[in-house]
Amino acid sequence: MGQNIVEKVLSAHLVSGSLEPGTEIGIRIDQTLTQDATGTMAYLQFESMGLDRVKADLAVSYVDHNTIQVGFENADDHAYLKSIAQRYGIVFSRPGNGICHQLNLERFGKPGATLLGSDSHTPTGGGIGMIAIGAGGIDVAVAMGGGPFYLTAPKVTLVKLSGKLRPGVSAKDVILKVLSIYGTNGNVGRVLEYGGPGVATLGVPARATITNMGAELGVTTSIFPSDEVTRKFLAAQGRAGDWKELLPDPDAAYDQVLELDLDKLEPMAACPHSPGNVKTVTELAGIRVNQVLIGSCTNSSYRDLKTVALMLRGKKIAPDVEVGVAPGSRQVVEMLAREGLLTDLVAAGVRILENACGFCIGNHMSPGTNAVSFRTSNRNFEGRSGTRSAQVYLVSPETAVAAALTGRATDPRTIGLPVEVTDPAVFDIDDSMFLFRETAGTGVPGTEIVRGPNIGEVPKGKPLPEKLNGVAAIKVGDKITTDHIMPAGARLKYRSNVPQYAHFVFESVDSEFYGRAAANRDGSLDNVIVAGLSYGQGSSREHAALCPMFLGVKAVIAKSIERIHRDNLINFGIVPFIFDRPEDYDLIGQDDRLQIDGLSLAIRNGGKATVKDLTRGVEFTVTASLSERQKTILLNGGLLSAVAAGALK
Ligand code: MIC
Ligand code: SF4
Repeated sequence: MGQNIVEKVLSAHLVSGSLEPGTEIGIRIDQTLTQDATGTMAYLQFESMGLDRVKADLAVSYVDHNTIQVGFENADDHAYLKSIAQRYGIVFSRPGNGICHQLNLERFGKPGATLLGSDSHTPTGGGIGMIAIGAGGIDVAVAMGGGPFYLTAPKVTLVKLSGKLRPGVSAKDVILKVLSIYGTNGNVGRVLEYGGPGVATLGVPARATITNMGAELGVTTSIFPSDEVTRKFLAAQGRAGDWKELLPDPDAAYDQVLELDLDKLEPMAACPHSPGNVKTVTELAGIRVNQVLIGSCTNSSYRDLKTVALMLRGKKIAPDVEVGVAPGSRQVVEMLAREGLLTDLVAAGVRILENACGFCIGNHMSPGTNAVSFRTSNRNFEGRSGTRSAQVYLVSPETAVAAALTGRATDPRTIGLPVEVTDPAVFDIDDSMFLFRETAGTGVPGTEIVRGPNIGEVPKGKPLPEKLNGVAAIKVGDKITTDHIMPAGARLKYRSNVPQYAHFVFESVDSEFYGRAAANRDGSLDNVIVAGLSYGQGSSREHAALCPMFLGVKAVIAKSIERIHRDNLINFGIVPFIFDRPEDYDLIGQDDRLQIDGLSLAIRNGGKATVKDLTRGVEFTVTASLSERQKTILLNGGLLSAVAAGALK
C-alpha cells in the first residue's frame, strides 16, 4: 500500500520503532529551533550534556519573545544565548530579526525535513512540507546533540480541501473552522495532513497559518504537501535548491478524512476564552471592539500585512479603537516600508509594534478592564493578554481590519471586499541579522559564555520515592493551560531562574499555591496536582513541569493530559497519572492526604497504581501508560538525572 506524506517523512527519519499508531517511535531531527523564553533552559540543559558542538544539520536560536527589556534580565539572557550560539555552532537570530516561526519558514524550512522546536507553534513549518513538532527544551537539547526525538506514532487525518476561498475569507478562517469541528482536546496522537484540489489555491504563508494554529487542536503536528506553490515560494526566497516535491501516493490510506469546501467558508472568530470556542463573525455582528492587534506567528506574513495596509489605505481607524500591527519579520517590515505600505498603516492611525511576539504573549498592549480585543494571534486563554477581565477574540487579518474601521465586530465582506494579495516573485533578502552562519555546526571552542545574575541552574530531580506520601496541593478543573500553570507576560523575565519563577506557579488560579506547596515540600510531603480534562494545553514551556518539580510535585492525576506537557512532566520526573474512572476525580478534595504504597514499583510494573485518599477513607486506581524509556526517566527523577546516571542507552 502507498504512503501518505506523514508516513513518508517519518519513515525516512525513523531510528526506532515502527509506524504502528499508538506505539513509541524515535526519529532523527534535521533542524532545531529555540526561542529565548524557552531557550536559556534548553541551552543550560544542552551544556550539562557535555557535548562540544551541535550535531543536528541546523540549529537556530531565535530571540523574539522577551524583547521588551524592562530591567536587566532579558538583555542578560540574550547575551548568554548569543555566546552559547557562537560556542556550539548554532545560528543566532538577533532581537529585531523577527518571530522564530515566520523566520524559519522564510529562511530555513525545507520540504521533507524534520524540525523540532522548543515552542508549540513549531508546526508552522508544516506549511512548507516539514514534519515540524513542538517539544520541551530538554527534548530539543537532546536533538541538537544528535539524539532522536521520541513520540507516539500518529494516526493521520486527511483534511481534503476543495474549491477556493472567497474574497474576505482567508487561511485563519480555515483553521478556525477545523477547530470548530475537532475542538481543543481529544486530538492527542494525531497528525493532520492537508490534501485535495483546494491545496493549490493556498500560498505557503496561508498554509503556515493553518498548520501554526493546528497546535491549538492538540495534534502532534499538521502538514501540507510540497508542490509547485512551495517551489515558487522557495524560489522567491532565493532557496529554489531547498525544494523537493512531497505528495502522498495515490493509494495512500488515512485513519480519518475530513472534507472541507473552501468556497463555503465564511469569516470566523474564536470567542473568549478558548481557541475552540468558534462562531461566525456574522453571529457576533455589532459587538463593540476596543482593541485590534494584528500580528503573531499566525498572521504576520507579507501577504497578511499587505492585505491589511491596502484595506486601510486612505481610511482612518474608528475613534474608540486602538490598533496595533506587529510584523512577523524584518523582511516583512522592510518590504512594507519600501512599498509605502507602512505609510498606509501609520496614516490610518495604527500603532506600529516591534516585529516580535510582543502582545501575543501578554508582554505589552494589555487591554483595559473588561475590554474587547480582536487579535489575529492563536490563543485567547483567560488572562493571557495581561488583563484577566478582557474578552479576546481570535480572527483573520481581514476581520481585524473590519473591526478597526467600524469599532464593532463586522464581516469584512460588508466593508468593501479586500483585494487579493499574492506573494511577490522575489522577496527582499538580507540575512545579516543571523549571526554565526559561517561557524554553524562547528562552533568556536573557547568562546566565553556570558552568564548574568539572572542565569540560574537547572534543578535536577531526585529518584522516584518508593512510596508517595502525598497531598492534593491543588485541585483544578478542565482545560488548564500552561499559561495557568506558569504565567508568561510580566513574569517571563524569570524564565532563566527557576527558584524565582517558581513563586508564580498557578498564580492566576490560586495565589496561595506557592506557599502551600513549598510548606508541604519542606515538611517532607509530596505534592500532587489533581486536574480534569486536557491538563497542560497550549505552550511547550517546560517550566510548567520544571517549577512544579522544584516545588516537590511528584505526580499529576488528571482525566487527560496534553502531549507536550505530558512529555515535559516525565522529563522532569513527575508521574502523569490518568484516572481509570474519570468520576473518581470527584472523590478527591484539595488538601486531601494521598498515598500510593509502592509508587516506584507501580511504575516498574507498567504504571497502574492504587491511590488511597487518607482524608476521605476511599481508594481508586490510576494509570500512567509509559514506554520502557519513559519508565527509566521517571524512576531516575527526570531525563537529566537518567542521563547522568547512565540509565539510558
Ligand atoms: C506561547 O505562545 O505560549 C509561547 C510563549 O510561544 C510558548 C513558549 C513559551 O512559553 O516560551 C509556546 O507556544 O510554546
Ligand atoms: Fe510568539 Fe505568540 Fe507565536 Fe508564541 S504564539 S511563538 S508568543 S507569536
